[in-house]
Amino acid sequence: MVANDSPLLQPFRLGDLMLPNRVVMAPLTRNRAIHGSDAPGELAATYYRQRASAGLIVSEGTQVSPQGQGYVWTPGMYADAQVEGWRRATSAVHEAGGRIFAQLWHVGRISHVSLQPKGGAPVAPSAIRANTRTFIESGFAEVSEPRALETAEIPGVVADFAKAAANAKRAGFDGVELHGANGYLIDQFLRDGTNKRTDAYGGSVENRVRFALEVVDAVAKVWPASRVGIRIAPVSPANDIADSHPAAIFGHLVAKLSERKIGYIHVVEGATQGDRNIAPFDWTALRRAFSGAYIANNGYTREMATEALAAGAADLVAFGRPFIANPDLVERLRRGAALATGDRATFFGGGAHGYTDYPALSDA
Ligand code: 8OZ
Repeated sequence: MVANDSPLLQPFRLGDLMLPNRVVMAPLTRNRAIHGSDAPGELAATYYRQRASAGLIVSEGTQVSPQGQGYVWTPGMYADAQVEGWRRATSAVHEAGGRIFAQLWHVGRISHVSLQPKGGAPVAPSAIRANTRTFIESGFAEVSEPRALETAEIPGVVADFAKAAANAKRAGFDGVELHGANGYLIDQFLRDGTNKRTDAYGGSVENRVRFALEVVDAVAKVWPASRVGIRIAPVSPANDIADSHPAAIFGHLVAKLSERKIGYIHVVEGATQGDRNIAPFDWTALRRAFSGAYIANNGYTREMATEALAAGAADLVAFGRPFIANPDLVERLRRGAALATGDRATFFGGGAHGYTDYPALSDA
C-alpha cells in the first residue's frame, strides 16, 4: 500500500533546513576509511549518495583527533585528506537532493594503544578501564587501560571538537552531531560510574555536564546553534557505562542544551541495539524539557515510528541497521515493502561488498 499521508513522509523544518520526511539515517560505523590516511574514499561517496532520500543523514562517527579514535579504519575529521574525502561524500549527497550532518566523535577510554598516537594510553575522565572490546587491525581486542586527562588538557580536547566542526563545514556538511552516547568520551564525563574527578569536571551534576556544554559552546561558535545536534543514550549500558541517577544528569544536560537552542537531541531509547526497556526512563519528560527537535532511535519499526510521530512523541525517527541493506529505506517505508536484512559479516570493514552493493527496489 502506498501511503503518502504517512506521518513518516511529512516534511519537517529543522531550524532553517527543510527535511522532506521524518526518516533520519542514524550514524553507522562501517570501518571503510582508506588505510593509512583514515580519509573516506570514493566508496563512501557512493554509499551516502545511495541513501540521500533520507530526510537527514547523520554520518558515521568521525574522530576529531587521532587520540579520539577507538576502532581501526574509522574516518577522521582532523586532516586535510579527510576533509577532501568528505567533500566528495557531501557533494554526492547534495547532488542527489539530500542533507548530511557529520557526527563528531571522541572515544575516550574505548580505545587501544595500537590506535593511539605513539602507542600511548587512551584518555578518559578517570583512569578506569572499560570491560569491553574494540576491534583493531588484528581483530577484536580488550580496550586498553586509560589515563585520566589533566585538567589543563581539557581545553585542548574541546578545541579538537571545534576544529573538527570547522573542518566539517569546509567539507560541505549541513551541520554536526556530537556523539554524546554509547559510553564514549562525552558520556564518560556525564556519568558517575566513569567520572570520579575531583576538579570542576567531576562530582556534582553541574560539574559532570561541564565538558559536554563546553564542547557544545565551542562548536556553536562555528555553526549556528540550529545546525548542532547531540546524540545521547541516557540508560544504555553500551561500552560498560553506568550512572546512579540517569534522570538527574540527563535532565540537567537537556535543560542546558535547550537554553542554548541547539537543533536537536538524538535519543537512543534503552540499551543501544538492544532492550528498549532495560531501565525505566521518562522519554516524554526529556522531550518536554527540550525546545528543539527530538529524534527518537533504537529498534523502531515502520509501525512504531508511525505511532511515535502520530502521538507527538518524536519529531523525527532515526533508523540505523535498516539503512545498511535498504539504501532506499524511505521508499520501502512509503510502500510498506519488505526490508532486506544486512549481513553482519560485512558491517565493519571490507570494501564494496555489503557496503554499496545492496540494491534499491527500483534496481530489481
Ligand atoms: C558499532 C561498532 C563500533 C562503534 C557506537 C560508534 O556504538 C559506535 C560503534 C558501533 O556509537
